[in-house]
Amino acid sequence: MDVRGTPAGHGFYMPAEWEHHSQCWIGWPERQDNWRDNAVHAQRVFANVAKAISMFEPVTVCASSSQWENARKMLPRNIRIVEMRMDDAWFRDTGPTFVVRKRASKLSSLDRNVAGIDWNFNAWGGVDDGCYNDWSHDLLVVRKILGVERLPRFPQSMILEGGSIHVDGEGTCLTTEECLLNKNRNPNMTKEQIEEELEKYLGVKKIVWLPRGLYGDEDTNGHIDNMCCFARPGAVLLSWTDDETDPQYERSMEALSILSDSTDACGRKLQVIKLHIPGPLYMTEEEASGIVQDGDAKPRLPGTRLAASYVNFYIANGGIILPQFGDKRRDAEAILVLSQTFPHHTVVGIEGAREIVLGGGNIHCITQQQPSEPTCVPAGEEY
Ligand code: KQY
Repeated sequence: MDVRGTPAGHGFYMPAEWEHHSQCWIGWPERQDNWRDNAVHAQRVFANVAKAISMFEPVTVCASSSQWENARKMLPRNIRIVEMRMDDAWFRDTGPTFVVRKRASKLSSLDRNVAGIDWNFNAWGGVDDGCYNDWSHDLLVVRKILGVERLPRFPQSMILEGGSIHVDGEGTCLTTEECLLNKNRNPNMTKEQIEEELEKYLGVKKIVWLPRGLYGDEDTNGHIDNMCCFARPGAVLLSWTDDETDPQYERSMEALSILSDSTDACGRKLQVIKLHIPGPLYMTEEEASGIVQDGDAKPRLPGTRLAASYVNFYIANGGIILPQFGDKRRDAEAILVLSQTFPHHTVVGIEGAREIVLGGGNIHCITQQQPSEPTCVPAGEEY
């Protein structure tokens, strides 16, 4: 059901990822011009991500009709598989941004307390500048998911991907200028107009802008979910390097200085936890040669710096699902930092996450949490 008005107008806001989920949605990779060797390696890693998350919360995987049987064979029975066509498998960006409300609004006739935002989408930059030129099936993913769940839909004409925003659930949003102010997204909107839409749709009051995302994250134009995320209210994890010769150094330093000078919507000074990036890692000849390069997708070239970051993890109910890249020292360090940062969660490292970064993202980018539906306090009975 399409809703008129904005989520905030109906009393909704986007909860933090650490709030309880009813399930996690994941797409199934198959396009040969993005996933090498007919997507077999990516499918193995996606399946491992789905299995790891399913130890903590229900998982639904969406696969095209031609992949449904293969996905069914590769995934255990406790994972639901729904047939769904899509252009690629990045549900963080093409799935709904779920919002909830805990208090009824007198102005709202909605009888559900969880709903989804359907942002506009142009495959990360539109024809020629984006990742592929036909995203017509991606545009339907939100309606299909909300339809399966019988949840209300808030349509939005502004182009935005879920990986370009992070919230603390207490009124603060983190994002990057490199992505949201990029002329390939909403060229006719000012920063103030974009802020206004974020406030009305995510229910936030304060937006912390980092100038740039992770070095090499050209697919997304610097999504925040590779660079920085909330660990809890008042604390963020930041992709980091101590190597002054690495172009990432300048970006991390710039972000650190802004974050350290920022307060959140509740007036707290932000604590910054550094999370070292792996590598640097580059696409090999062998990897690039396994990708069909004559398709509709942007070419993948050997020697390209991979946008690899441990910040791109997923918070499940009681679990942290963390990419591992085969950099022994940094992989182990990331497990340690995340275990200390989330002492009440079990950290599960996913080996072979390099296969996802070869496609342009990581675990956070391929997942979409659906928050549990709160029991709503009736309007006028707040306590
Ligand atoms: O960072 C993300 N949220 C998604 C990455 C998508 C890359 C498309 N090739």
